[in-house]
Amino acid sequence: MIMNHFIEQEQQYCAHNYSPLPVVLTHGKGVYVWDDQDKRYMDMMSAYSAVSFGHSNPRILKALQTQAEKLGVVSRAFYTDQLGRFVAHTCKLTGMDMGLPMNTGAEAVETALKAARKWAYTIKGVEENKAEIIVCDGNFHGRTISIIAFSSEDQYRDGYGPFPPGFVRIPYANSQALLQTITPNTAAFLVEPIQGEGGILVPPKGYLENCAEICRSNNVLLFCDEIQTGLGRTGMLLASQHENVQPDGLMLGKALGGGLLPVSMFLARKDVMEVFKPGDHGSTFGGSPLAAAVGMEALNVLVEDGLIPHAAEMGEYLLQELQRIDSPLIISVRGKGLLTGLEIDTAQVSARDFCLALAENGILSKETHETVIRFAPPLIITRQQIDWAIEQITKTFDQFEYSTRRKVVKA
Ligand code: IF1
Repeated sequence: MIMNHFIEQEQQYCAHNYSPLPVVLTHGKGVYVWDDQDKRYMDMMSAYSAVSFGHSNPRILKALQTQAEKLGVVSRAFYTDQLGRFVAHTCKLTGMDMGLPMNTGAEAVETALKAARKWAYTIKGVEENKAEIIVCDGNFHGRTISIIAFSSEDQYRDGYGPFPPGFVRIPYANSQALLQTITPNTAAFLVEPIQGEGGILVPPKGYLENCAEICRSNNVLLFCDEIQTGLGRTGMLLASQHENVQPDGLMLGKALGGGLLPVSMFLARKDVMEVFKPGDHGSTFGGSPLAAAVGMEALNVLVEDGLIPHAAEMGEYLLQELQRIDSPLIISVRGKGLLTGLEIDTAQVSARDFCLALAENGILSKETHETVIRFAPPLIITRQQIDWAIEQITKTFDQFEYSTRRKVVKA
């Protein structure tokens, strides 16, 4: 592994809660990033879908700079000229009544959990402290103690107990399991329309629609976590729109910050959001004029640059080209829009070694769930750039297959 000052310093002083690829990035533009040796890579990760508009998007940079020179952070103790229009615009785009601005995805999810419980006690009439929230196996909604309390991933939970109660887990992509698990104490069902960390799992058509019907007929809130799947990533504004589902609440994050700031939001029906009274919930930075101006421009770029239909078209092309790669190392190719994953046979090659080899060939990606290589480039990617990426990915498979074959021959 190449060692250099940047890596050594980060290893010495920064907690080892990640094991980064040995690449030291210094700057980015569009779908590309460069390392400290000035080597160019195509970013097929987009910072876990936060950089949907490309690195250093000029319009979003301008919005950041203009607002930063005017007014950055004032807390929500005062109104500003930026927040109302940002939340109104986000509500109109998503068909929701109201929004509560936060910073990270996990904070938007925690806000949703609070809203579900408070709605259960004050509106649905569930007995105090008895509210249940149903979630799915393989979920990923963030890293706070309450959220990992309902994670099915041992590593995300190990050593962090005790956990708050009130969460019930069911198998993903099984609406009957939801029906059988609902009780009079159920406040909400929290679900990702497509599971990201779970391995880019696209549920069967009709799953979300069935869940929405089951929630509606049992007076249970349907909350969709669109932090990764939202804002055009799957070829629609929201992944829930592939099933014409209008949830009772949804969370946005990642790309809402334009690849520059942490900006997230919990959006919901009016009767749900109105459970929050002044002082019930808050955040120092949530809804700052700086975040609002950047978020507003991110949404403008998304719509005005036609990135949603573009993501649908490029996603279809990327999936088609990935499926054309002929390699015994590939178990499956899946995804929706520009949220795609390629499952490799880790008995033959480790996902990390594959990602290291991809980086050698100028493609940056990361495995999710040990076996799935994620290809989720910025939505601005062009057909020609996808062709170049496919060439490098194919070359990487050939290198491994050859090396695998050579090993077999030697034995
Ligand atoms: C890590 C991936 C994981 C998310 C969904 C909420 C959050 C996330 C659907 C929380 C965050 C990030 C976190 C990062 C790895 C990455 C990720 F799927 F995007 F790859 F883990 F699943 N809901 N996802 O995906 O948002 O608080 O991070 O802003 O924690 O390692 P956050």
